[in-house]
Amino acid sequence: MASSPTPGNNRPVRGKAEPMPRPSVLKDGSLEAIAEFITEGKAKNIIVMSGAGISTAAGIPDFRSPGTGLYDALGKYNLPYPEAVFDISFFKDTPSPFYRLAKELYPGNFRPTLTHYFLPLLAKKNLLLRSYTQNIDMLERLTGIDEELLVEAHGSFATSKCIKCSLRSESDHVKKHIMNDQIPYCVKCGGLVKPEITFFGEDLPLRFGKLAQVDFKKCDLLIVLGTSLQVEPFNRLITRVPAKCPRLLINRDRAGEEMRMGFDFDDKWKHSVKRDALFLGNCDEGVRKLAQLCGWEDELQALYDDGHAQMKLAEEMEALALSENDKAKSTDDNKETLEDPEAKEELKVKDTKEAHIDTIKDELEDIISKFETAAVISSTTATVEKTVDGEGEVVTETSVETDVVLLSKA
Ligand code: CNA
Repeated sequence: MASSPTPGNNRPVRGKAEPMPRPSVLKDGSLEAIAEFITEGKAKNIIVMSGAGISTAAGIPDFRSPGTGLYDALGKYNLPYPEAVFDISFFKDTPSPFYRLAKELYPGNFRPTLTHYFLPLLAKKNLLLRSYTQNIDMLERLTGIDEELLVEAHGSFATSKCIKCSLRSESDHVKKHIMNDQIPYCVKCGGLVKPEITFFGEDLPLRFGKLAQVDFKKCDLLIVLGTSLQVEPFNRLITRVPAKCPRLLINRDRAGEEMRMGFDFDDKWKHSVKRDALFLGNCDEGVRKLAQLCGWEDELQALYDDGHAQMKLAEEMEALALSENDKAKSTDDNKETLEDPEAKEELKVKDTKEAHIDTIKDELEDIISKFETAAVISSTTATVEKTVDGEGEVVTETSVETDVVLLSKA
């Protein structure tokens, strides 16, 4: 039963206190508020934290999205539980599921998304303190950003080492094995060689701890992109920015609200200051809108377009060079059988060099003309390697290297 005031007890009735207006560093929890904070010059040390959700638009599945995430697709690997594929104890006994998955995810087949290009854009504006990613796909690097600005918190495929003796292996060697469905073993001790991506049960790279300790204290705007914030210790980073530092989450679902000092989008008085903003939706959409609100949309689009044009050009050149080398090899082989190699060799070398340079130049100019980015061929050189095979026959192989200089759009 509720007590009522009685004679002799003249204390005021305890009513519900009027909620005090809480200080806020943002006008509200919207993208517009964050854009205002940036354009007013209040954010000079932005940290971006990201996860698999920034790469799904590139075609790389995330872990946890129902239906499309890797955890739902791992049935074919017969795992005891989905995370086992990235569990170091499980890997030591049963390495093949990881290598099969690595073949699917291996960098090289994917291009950065619009969201990835937001990083070099912030860097260009001198506003990016650091990008911390959980991703292992190396797509941030492909944007051409200064690698000093990146922390790959869960490692990457860039380097590999033996899990027993820690001997480093050439990444090309490891990639070749994985692509050929073979397990790479250490040449020194026979241990398993694993790309240096961090598995459950392994320590994060030293660079992560070292930089996080310094960076997060300085952060004046935290932007969190495409992550469920389920993986420790990475997820705890959102709690390490100063109390008045605004935090923005751009993600398909709400995340990071459960943890202590986590996000407080609904103003539940978790923090002394209102400072959290949320955009629910796709990263590319949210990032584009933020860039637009800051007046940077064209610059973001240009970075994306130029980056993709350069990658396409590089891929076409590589394919062309490969096919030209194949052609050169088969022409050389044919000539070898039809003519006396001793007598015709000098002439043949000269002919093949000139013919290949001409063909490559023509084809490259054709490719370049299709791009908006201007490019010039700065040099084309052909080399001819002569070797003697097991039967004493002279074998010549021609390879052509071409340097192309890309010019920015006027
Ligand atoms: P997760 O747990 O799978 O969460 C992904 C989050 O992103 C979910 O909340 C999704 O709703 C959201 N999401 C998915 N697509 C989009 C999109 N286009 N726009 C906005 N939101 C989107 O993945 P986390 O990154 O949170 O978990 C950390 C793991 C995942 C790290 O250890 C990574 O190494 C690992 N991982 C990395 C990659 C990669 O490198 N691309 C791929 C898969 C897993």
